[in-house]
Amino acid sequence: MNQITKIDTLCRACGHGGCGVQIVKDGEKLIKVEGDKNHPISKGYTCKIARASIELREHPMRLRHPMKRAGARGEGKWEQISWEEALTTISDKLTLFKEESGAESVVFGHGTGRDFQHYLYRLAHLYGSPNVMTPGHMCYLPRIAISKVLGFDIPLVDYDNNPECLMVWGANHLNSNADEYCAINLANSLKRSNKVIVIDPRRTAVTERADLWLQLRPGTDSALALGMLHVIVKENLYDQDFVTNYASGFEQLAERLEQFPPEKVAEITWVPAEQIIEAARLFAAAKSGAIQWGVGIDQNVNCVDGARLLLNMVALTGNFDAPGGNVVFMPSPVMPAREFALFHKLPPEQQKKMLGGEQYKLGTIIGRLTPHVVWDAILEEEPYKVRGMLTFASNLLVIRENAHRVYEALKKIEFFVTTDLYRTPTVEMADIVLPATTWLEHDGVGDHWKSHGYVFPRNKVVEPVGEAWPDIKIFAELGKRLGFKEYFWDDNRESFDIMLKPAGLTWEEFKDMPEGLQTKPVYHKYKQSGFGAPGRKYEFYIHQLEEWGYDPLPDYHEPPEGPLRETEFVDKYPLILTTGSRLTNFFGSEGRQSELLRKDHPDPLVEIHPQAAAARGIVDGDWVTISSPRGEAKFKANVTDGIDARVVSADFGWWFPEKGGPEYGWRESNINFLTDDQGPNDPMIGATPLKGLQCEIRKI
Ligand SMILES: Nc1nc2c(c(=O)[nH]1)N[C@H]1C(S)=C(S)[C@@H](COP(=O)(O)OP(=O)(O)OC[C@H]3O[C@@H](n4cnc5c(=O)[nH]c(N)nc54)[C@H](O)[C@@H]3O)O[C@H]1N2
Ligand SMILES: Nc1nc2c(c(=O)[nH]1)N[C@H]1C(S)=C(S)[C@@H](COP(=O)(O)OP(=O)(O)OC[C@H]3O[C@@H](n4cnc5c(=O)[nH]c(N)nc54)[C@H](O)[C@@H]3O)O[C@H]1N2
Ligand SMILES: [Mo]
Repeated sequence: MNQITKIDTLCRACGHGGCGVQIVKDGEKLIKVEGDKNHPISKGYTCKIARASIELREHPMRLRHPMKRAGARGEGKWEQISWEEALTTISDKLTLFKEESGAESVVFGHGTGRDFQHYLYRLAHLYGSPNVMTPGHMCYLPRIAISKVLGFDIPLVDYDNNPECLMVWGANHLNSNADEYCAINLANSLKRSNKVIVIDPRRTAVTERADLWLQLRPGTDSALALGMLHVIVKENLYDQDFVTNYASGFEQLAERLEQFPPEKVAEITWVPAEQIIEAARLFAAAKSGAIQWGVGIDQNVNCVDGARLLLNMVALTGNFDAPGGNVVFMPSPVMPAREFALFHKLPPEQQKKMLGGEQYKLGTIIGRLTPHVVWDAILEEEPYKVRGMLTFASNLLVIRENAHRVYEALKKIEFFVTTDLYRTPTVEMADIVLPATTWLEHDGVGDHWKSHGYVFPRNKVVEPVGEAWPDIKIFAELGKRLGFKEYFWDDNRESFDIMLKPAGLTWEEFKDMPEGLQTKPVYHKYKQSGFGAPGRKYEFYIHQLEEWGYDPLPDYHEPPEGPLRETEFVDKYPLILTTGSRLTNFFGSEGRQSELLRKDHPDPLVEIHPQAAAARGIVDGDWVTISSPRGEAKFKANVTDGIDARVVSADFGWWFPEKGGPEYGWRESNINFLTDDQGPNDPMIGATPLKGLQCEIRKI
């Protein structure tokens, strides 16, 4: 029997991560992941995904060595190579592409927010490419980008001060612990808040607690928000002091709102007019009110308007930067990620070449690309040809909208490198594959809570499997080989020291501080210093958007496939499809390899109402095909009255590791064969609709 030890660290079993945990070890063997009761954010709670980490770390599908392709692309033939060969091959290619076609011909990419992304940007900017592709355009960034245009950082729910009325809008954080949030804080608030309003087309544990559940038609969120604001303004329920002293453009907004009386909005959204009025009154009347939003808002073609409408609602009701409202927390005491990412090192002439930059200004200001512009540049070579792509932590074939085009682009691109933990269908498409370490196998400055003003140490608890490297070491070693020695380091800990320096700490000191560093919130900052936008006012009419050629006022646009369009298409595909509602067992496309996680969710599920099922001869548990003109996917029917009879909701992220490579069944139940990237997309950021498409379902 070895000695049992416990190591404090920060979980990142799910990408957004950030829960305080202790890892129990027996000698070098990992025994279990336990919640840290003293952690200020997660308060002792952990989830199933965290508990599966140990099984997954040792999984036979882990990548253990760098590999290069030995057959045709996607054929599944590989040769193990050394790190030296892998890195030299990559840096030689990148140097050649830069010489022949400019640094913009290489795209860097990552999946959802992970704690290495500022290192990726650092490398991309030094190399000179403005092109970093992420899923952000329809996940979280619409909210961040429009906040930035308005001159502040994203305002977050002030759970510690107990919102009296909590409005949960297109979010289910009990399942998702999404960016900057943690299920336990929402769960506590659901118990303590006086009133809870939920806007969601599906029944969830959150809607079950709601005082008012608005079961809207997917994709119509902006119309609903316009309708609620109409009521707030018409009935004079807004904060006069805020409007008079701290805001501009109220009259123009009020005029726009005239077009959205509750009766009209009810027709668009299917939410009865009385409920729209009641929700508006409830929220406006509360002494403190906060809006917890999620990707229900982001994943449609109206997402930037959706985000600014919710901000407007917070602002008009006096809840902006107020205790128990939505608060702009103070920055964490370490180096800002943007500074570490060396945005200023990207030459302006390179910045101008950013793909889609002219079209999607809100993507430009935060430095991220929506994928379709990359596929255009690979497949159509417009506006120029992309020759190389390096992606980190992204199972592109399964997770990106319009999987047909993703596949064609990966087949065509000249040089594709990917870094992952496991073999995946996307890994099989690469020319070179690099093995990364899991969160248990590396140190780091965990910055998931940075927008709340917190950072925590992540401590390595076990040696990596095989020759796997931390992603951040890969960036550093590539950077050095590309000629940027003075910006990188031989030991990752030097980079932590750089980040911690403004806080007056070194990694050696910080690593033993599981309580992390915290900055206390300051409320109502705008009363002292105004807002960051010109004129220092909160702009209901946004001049910067007007300058860029967009609508300065928020509006509603029917989804491209909305039933109000009355096309032949809608008759043939009468069901409205929403996709990707988060599952407790899986993070994105991850976890399908785990016995623990697959046990109680073995198959891809689609929720369908009993009437819609009966009309199609479908019973619970039947295999069905979901189809649209773009493609098909095979799912198991989950018949439930928690969804409207006109709507269905399908899982995302499905592939089948057990079916073996190189395909791993990625074509069978991939809902992204039905999602589209060909537009119309959100005009300002390029978000593609994932919630609010049309489809038909038939029994197999
Ligand atoms: N366990 C787990 N956790 C995760 C993830 C995961 O895959 N698994 N993914 C992570 C990622 S990348 C993200 S972005 C976050 C997302 O976290 P959330 O924002 O909580 O995401 P979802 O569950 O997709 O959507 C929230 C709710 O929106 C509802 N919804 C669907 N369509 C619409 C619509 O048109 N309008 C409105 N108002 N609501 C709609 C769904 O029914 C769902 O209950 O979670 C992160 N955390
Ligand atoms: N239809 C539909 N599609 C969606 C969504 C939806 O709701 N509906 N949601 C969208 C959203 S919000 C997002 S954010 C994206 C998510 O998109 P991605 O983040 O690209 O998601 P995954 O495909 O799960 O890719 C994660 C990959 O990273 C690997 N990985 C995990 N940790 C690490 C690490 O530390 N290092 C490295 N190198 N690899 C690692 C995993 O093994 C996995 O293969 O999906 C989007 N796609
Ligand atoms: Mo996301």
